[in-house]
Amino acid sequence: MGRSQVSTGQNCMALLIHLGQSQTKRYFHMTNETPEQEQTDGFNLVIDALKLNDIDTIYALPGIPITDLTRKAQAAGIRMISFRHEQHAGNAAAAAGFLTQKPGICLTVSAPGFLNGLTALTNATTNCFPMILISGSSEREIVDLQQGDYEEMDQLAIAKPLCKAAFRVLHAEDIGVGIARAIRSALSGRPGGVYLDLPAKLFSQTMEAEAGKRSLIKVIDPAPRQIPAADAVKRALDLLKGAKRPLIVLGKGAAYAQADADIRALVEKSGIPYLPMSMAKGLLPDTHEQSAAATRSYVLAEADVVMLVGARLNWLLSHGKGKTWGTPSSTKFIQIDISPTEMDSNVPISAPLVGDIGSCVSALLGGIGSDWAKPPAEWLQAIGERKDKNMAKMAATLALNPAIMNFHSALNVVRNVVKANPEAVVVNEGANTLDFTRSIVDMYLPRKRLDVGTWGIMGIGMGFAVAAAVTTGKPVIAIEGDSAFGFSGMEVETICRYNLPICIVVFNNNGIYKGTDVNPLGGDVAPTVFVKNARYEMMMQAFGGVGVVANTPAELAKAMEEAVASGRPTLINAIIDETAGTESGRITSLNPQSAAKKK
Ligand code: OXK
Ligand code: ADP
Ligand code: MG
Repeated sequence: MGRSQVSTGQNCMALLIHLGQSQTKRYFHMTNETPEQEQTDGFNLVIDALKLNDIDTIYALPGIPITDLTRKAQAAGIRMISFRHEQHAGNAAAAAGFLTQKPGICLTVSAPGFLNGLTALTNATTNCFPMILISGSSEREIVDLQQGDYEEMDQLAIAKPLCKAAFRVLHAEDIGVGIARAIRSALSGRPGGVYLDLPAKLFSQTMEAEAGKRSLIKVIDPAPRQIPAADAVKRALDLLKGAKRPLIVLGKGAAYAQADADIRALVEKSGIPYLPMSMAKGLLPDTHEQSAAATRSYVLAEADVVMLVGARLNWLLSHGKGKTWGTPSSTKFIQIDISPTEMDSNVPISAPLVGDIGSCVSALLGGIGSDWAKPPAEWLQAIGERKDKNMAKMAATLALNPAIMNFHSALNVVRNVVKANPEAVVVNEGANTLDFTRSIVDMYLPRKRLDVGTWGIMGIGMGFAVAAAVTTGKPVIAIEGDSAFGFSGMEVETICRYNLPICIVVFNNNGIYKGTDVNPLGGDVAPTVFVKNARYEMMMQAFGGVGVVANTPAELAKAMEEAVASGRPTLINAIIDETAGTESGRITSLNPQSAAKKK
């Protein structure tokens, strides 16, 4: 069917007869009773294209022009999770993408809704999570002439530099192609965020149902394997073999890849100590004897050959240089990554291994036979000693029970609850709350930790928690700084509305970093402090969930255990010593005032 034959809904001289459950509608001319070809429209084509590609959930916020799309998608069997703010719907879509290897879909209204979703889309792209932001948009003709349409904005142009790819569909017959291109762009190569612009007019365009059906595309093999070259594999193995102090760093790309068994086999067969980046925790259980997490600074400074598996040498790894890596750094790097341009981004990569992690790891495994020599005993022993010492120190701190709960005594409880419920997904954001949780709470299974990611962004909490609950069906434990929680706190209503098994623990120390700052001039309170003794638990009670105050580790343990066992939406207001905490937690050095002091 040609473009000229596509008619808009309002022009169609037709009487609509709904045919049972069918997504398609049949139109008859009023003047003659001869049935015409079955018709479909933009709404149905979008829904059918998503369903054809196994999209079963949409994270959305209804409004003009997509309200009916949310209703129709729900009626067609797509789970519609409707949020209170688009940024959280977007974050949910991003986390769903990371957890499932299917692009998470976020659906928003035009201009402001689109912009609210855009932060999440850009964050997803930064983190290499596949998601698609679909936004309705205003009349193209009016937008392009800047004549002041309702929510006028050139969304496509704005999205383009902020995500991996961006597309607009103007004709119903192109919906299939648009969605196929969006899916392929989000999933293939380095995963990322894609923007899909759907102008309001598109939804009511009609076309023949048969032609519509034929126009849809089922995307075959959206993330094709990328097999590494044999010489690149050999180069990496040779470097690894010659190493005296080798180290493997696992990043969230390794967690995303779902090559769990092979990654574990590579670590165990090679005998090389490994360090998990925060979202790679649990890829092997944190209690694994080869984990060097408890002596991170030592291994980074001392390793002579480091193999990065789905981890970038960005700020989180001090760009591969400087005093973190020993001065002068003589570390040699092997880097496994799907993106060839990631190589040499910060320091020279001696052995680039470009391909998908599953294929690269399996190729390396092929080269590790029975003659493989494990790393020198001195290296393993040096790590073991330091690790034991640090872990003993940590155990002693965790055993303390100060009169007012602090990060350690509260997290000791969380640590035990997660140990007893390894299937639970931990969502974590804040500054001190983030840093302490990362090192204290062990993870036991892959992809069970979702956090602030590459940008160290606040506000992911409730969106990630909702997606984790929806996609896994397992309990979710969100460990939230009181400041961090504030960014997405209104979504407790969403959590209650869908009755999701989410237990939020707000680490309430009355402020950002701590609650003791004062304004030297009097008057307004200091910029970093909040209302003292705020009753966060009442926010959950307001919507029918369980709200509890925990002043002691025993109260916290009881509340968390009940929440996980019952699966009821729960918010625990954990009262933490307001003097506990340091500015920016473990990244104080990034504060300009610290940098100035160092000079
Ligand atoms: C770790 N450690 C342990 C254990 N695990 N000791 C004993 N037992 C166990 N199980 C030790 C580890 O060896 C380190 O000590 C220390 O604890 C901390 O570990 P870790 O892994 O957390 O390491 P570190 O140095 O904090 O990691 C650097 C980092 C990390 C940059 C990767 O800090 C990070 O991911 N930061 C993200 C920060 C962020 O995004 N913040 C949100 C924004 S805050 P040593 O002695 O070996 O070093 C914000 O917005 O503004 O402030 C703002
Ligand atoms: P972390 O923050 O945990 O160190 P990063 O987000 O920095 O992790 O790095 C993840 C890396 O993983 C990115 O460079 C990305 O290109 C890569 N990656 C993601 N998925 C795959 C995959 N399936 N195969 C190979 N590399 C991947
Ligand atoms: Mg706080």
